Amino acid sequence: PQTVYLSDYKPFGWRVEDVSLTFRLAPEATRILSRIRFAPDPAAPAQDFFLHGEDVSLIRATIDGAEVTPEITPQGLRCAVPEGAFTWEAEVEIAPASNTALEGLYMSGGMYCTQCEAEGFRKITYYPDRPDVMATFSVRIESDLPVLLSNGNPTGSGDGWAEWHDPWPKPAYLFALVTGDLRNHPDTFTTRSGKEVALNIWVRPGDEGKCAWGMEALKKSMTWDEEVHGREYDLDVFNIVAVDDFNMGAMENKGLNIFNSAAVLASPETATDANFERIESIIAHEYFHNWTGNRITCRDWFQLCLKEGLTVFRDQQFTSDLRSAAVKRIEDVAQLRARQFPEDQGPLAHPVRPESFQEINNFYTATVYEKGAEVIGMLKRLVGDEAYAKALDLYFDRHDGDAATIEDWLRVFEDATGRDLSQFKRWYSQAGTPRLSVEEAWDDGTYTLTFTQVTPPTPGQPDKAPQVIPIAVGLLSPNGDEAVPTRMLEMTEGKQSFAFEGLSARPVPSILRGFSAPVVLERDVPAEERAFLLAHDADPFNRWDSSRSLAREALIAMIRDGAEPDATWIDALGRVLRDETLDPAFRALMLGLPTQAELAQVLHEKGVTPDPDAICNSTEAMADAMAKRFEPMLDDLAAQAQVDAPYAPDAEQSGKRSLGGAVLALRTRLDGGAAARAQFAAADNMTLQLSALTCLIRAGEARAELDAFHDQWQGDRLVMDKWFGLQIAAADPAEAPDRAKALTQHPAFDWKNPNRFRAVLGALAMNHAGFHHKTGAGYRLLADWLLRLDPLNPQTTARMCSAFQTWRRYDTGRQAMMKEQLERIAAKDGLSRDTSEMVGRILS
Ligand code: HT7
Ligand code: ZN
Repeated sequence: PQTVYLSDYKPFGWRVEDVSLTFRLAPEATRILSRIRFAPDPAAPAQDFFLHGEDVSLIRATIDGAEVTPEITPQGLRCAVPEGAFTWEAEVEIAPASNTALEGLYMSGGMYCTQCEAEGFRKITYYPDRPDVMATFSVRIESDLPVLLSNGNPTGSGDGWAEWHDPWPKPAYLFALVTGDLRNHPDTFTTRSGKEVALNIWVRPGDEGKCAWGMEALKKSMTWDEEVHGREYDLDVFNIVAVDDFNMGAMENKGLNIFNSAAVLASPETATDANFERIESIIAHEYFHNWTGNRITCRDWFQLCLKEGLTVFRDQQFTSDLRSAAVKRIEDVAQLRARQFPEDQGPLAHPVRPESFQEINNFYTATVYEKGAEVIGMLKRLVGDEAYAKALDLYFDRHDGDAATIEDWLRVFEDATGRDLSQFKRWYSQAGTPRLSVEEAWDDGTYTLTFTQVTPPTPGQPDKAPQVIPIAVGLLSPNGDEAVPTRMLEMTEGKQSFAFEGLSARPVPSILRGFSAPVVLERDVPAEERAFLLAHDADPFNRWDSSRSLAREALIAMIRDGAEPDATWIDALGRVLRDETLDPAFRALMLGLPTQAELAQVLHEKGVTPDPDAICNSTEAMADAMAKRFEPMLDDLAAQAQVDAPYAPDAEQSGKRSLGGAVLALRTRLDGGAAARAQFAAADNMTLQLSALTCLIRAGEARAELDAFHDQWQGDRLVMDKWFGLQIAAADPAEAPDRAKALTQHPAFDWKNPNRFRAVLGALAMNHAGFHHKTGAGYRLLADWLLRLDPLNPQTTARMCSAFQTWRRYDTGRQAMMKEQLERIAAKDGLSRDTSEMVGRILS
C-alpha cells in the first residue's frame, strides 16, 4: 500500500464553485448524478485532473455537455479537461445494501445513511475528495421513504423527493444524506441575534422517548458556544439522526449530525449516569465542530488535530463548566493515561500531527484527540485565559471559510500574544510522553526545584529535543496550608531550576497541579509526603493523584514482593472518605484502584515483566482489605450516597450514585452479594440496576439476575450491548475467554453491528487478566473474530487490533502467542489496508 506524506502536500489545482447532486435511491442500484463547476486555481500549479472514486460504476460523464471517456483506476479517474472553467457531469451507480464497511452510502435497519469522513465521499461519486476543496452543495433526493435529509436548509419537497441547499462551502467529508422511516423529536432554539433554528432528533420508531436528554444537551451546547466563544449557529435547521450501525461515536456533518444510537439515545431506565454524561459531551463535541472543523476545516488529514484536539478541548471545558471541573479533570487524565500513554509508549506512537500514513482512518487516535486537547490546554495555561480568548477570536475571524493548518493556528497565537511558539510546536511533531524528573534543594529560606525532561525514542524518532512544559507548582507549609499558591513554571530546557525565595520553613511541593502537561512525573516521593498531600493538597487533581500513586506503589509491592496491602494508605484514604464536605463524585474516584493495565505498564517501566494473574490477584486482595477496613463506615457512606428525588442524570445525583456504586462493590466483598441483589431487585434506573449486576457478576453470583436482565431487556439493542459486555468485562479472568466465546454463539450476537462486536470482543480485550489468559485463548478468539470482520468492516477491525499493541511487554510465552496471532492476521490474503497497516506497525 502507498504511504502518504505530509511533506508531499500539493493543492488540487482547481476550485470547485458549486456541486449539485441527485440521488435516486435503491438498495442495490442507487444512481447519483453530479454536476460540478470547476475553475482552474490560479494559486496552484497545473497538473492532471484526477477525481477520487472507489467502488463506483461510471455510467456516463460529460464535460460542458460533451461525452468524455476518462481513464478509470481503482482509486479514481483521470481525464483531459479544458484550460479554463468547465462543468463536469457524471452519472454513477453504487450498491448501498452491499456496503458493510459503513463508509460512503450504506443501509442500516432499512434506512440509508452516509459516513464520509475521512475518505468516504469517493465511494459515493467521483470527486476531489480532499478537505481543502470546499464547495456549496445542492442535493435532490428521490426515494419513497418518508424522511429525506441532507446538509443545509430544506429548499423544497414533494411526493418522493426533497431538495436541500447548503450555503456554507464545505469539504466532501462533511456531506451527509439520510432517508428512512424516522420519527422526530423536535424543538427550537433562538440564537442570541434572534434567529430561530429548528432542532430535530430523528430516530427509529419506538425510540422517540429517548431523545429528550440529547435535545437538552444540544441546546446547552448552543448556548455555551455563544456565551464562551461568541459563536452562533448558522443555518435554519439542525438535524441529528440516530443510526444503529456506525463505526464511531458520531459525525459532525454540516447541519446533519449522524450519531451512533448509543451516543444519543437515553432514558433513565435504559442508560446509566455515565451514558448520560457521555451523550451530553458527544452532542457538544459534534455541535462545536460547526465552528472548529466545519467553518474552519483542515487543509489535509495530517492537520486532523487542528479540529479534533481543539474540539475535544472545547467539549472538556463545556463539561467542566456544567458539572464538576475537578471530577472532569481527573476523569480526563485517567482516560489519557489509560488510552493515550500506552499508544505513545508503544509501537503505534505517532506525533499529534502525524507525518505519514497509509490509511487515515487509523489516525483517529487518542494521541490526535486527547493529547491534541492537552496540547491546547498547555497553550492556554502558557498564554493565560484572556490571551487564549483573544487568540481564538482572531482564529475565527482570520480563518473562517479556510482549510487551515497547525502553522495557521500557532501563528494566530503568536500574533495575538507576541510570543514565539517555535519550540512549543514540537508538541505537534514529537511523539512520545516526556518523562519529568525532579530534584529538590532547601537552603536558608530558598527552595529550589530542578527538573529534567527526557522523551524516550519512538518509531522513526530516535532523538528528541526539549519541549516547553508548563509545570503548575504550589508549595504547602508543614501545617498543610498553602505557603505559595499555584505558580506556572515554564520549562524550556532539558534541565532547569526554579527557586522560591523567602520561605520560613521547608515546604512540601505539589507538582504538576491539575496535570498541567501530559508528561510522566518521575519523583520518588516518600509515602508520608504523599499521604500529607492526600490529606492537605488544595489542588483536587493532585490530591487524587497522590492517593492513586500510593495505591499504585502499594499494589506494585504486593505484586513484586508479596507485601501486605498498605494499611497506612488505606487509613489515609478512609479519612478522606469520611470528609462529608467533599463531593461524593470525588470520593468515588478516590475509591477507584489503578487499572490492571496501568499496573502492567508501571511494572514494565520498572523493568519487571508483568504477570496478569498476579496483578489481578493483588488488586483483588487490595479491594478485600479496603472492604474490611472500611466496613464500619459503609452504612454512613451509603446514606450519604442516597438520592431522595426523582431521577436526574445531573452532577449531584450521579456523583452520589457513583459513590453508592463504589460502596456497594466493597459491601459485596463482605456480604456475598445480598445488598447487591436487593438493589438489583429494587432498581428503577439503569445506573442502580447495572452497578448491582456488576457486583454480582464479580462475586460469581449473577446467574439469576443475568437471566432476568436478559428477559427484561431483550427488545432493547443498546441495553443488550450492556448485557453482552458486562458479563465479559466483569468476568472472572479464568473464565473470560470461554464466556466470550459462548456469547459469540448467542443468537443475539449480531457481529456485523460494531456496537455488538465491541460489546463482546472489546470487553474481552478490556478484561486484562482474561485477555492475557495463559492458554492464549483470549488472543486466539480476538484474532479469529478480527479476521472474520476485516473483509466486511476494515475500520472497526483495524481499531480493535490495538488490543495487541502492548504485546512486547509480557513474558516470552505470551509474547509468542500474541505474535503468532498478529502474524496470522498479517498473512491473511486480501487483508484490508487498514488492518494491514495496524498489524504491521504493531509488529515492527
Ligand atoms: N469527526 C468524526 C471522526 C470520524 C468518524 C465518525 C464516525 C464514523 C467514522 C468516522 N471517521 C472519522 C467524529 C468526531 O471526531 O467528532
Ligand atoms: Zn471530533
